[in-house]
Amino acid sequence: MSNMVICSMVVIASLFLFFGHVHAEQKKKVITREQCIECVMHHIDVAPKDGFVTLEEIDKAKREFLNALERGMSRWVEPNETILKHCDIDNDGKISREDMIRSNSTDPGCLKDRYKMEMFWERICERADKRERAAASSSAIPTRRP
Ligand SMILES: [Ca+2]
Repeated sequence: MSNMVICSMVVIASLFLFFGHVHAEQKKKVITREQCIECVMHHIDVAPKDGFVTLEEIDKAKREFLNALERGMSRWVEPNETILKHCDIDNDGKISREDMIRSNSTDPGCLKDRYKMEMFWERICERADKRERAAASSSAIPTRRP
């Protein structure tokens, strides 16, 4: 094989690797803080759905969407009281959308850290969305009750 052929093969292989990498990067969605806040209000404010997230609702979300290992060992999963302390800006014991928006200017704030946001999105929001879609499609299939 001539050097020219080998050289073009190397170039082609590198291009594949490069575009493969770019493609993988594009597939990893960039999550915004706004999306995370929407997710909290949609999937965590559920019992009751009243515009406020309580300690009980945080606890319920953790039990529903995280496994025992994730609840116990993950650096990004903070104790419920810590979450409340960082997110409940007006100190009324529950977290509103407004609290989360305002906490953006506090430190450490609420869901501000990129790593925490991504983990939250991946481990809670995506799982919750998936469950919601599954529930919607199973309720669309008529079931015969005994
Ligand atoms: Ca609520």
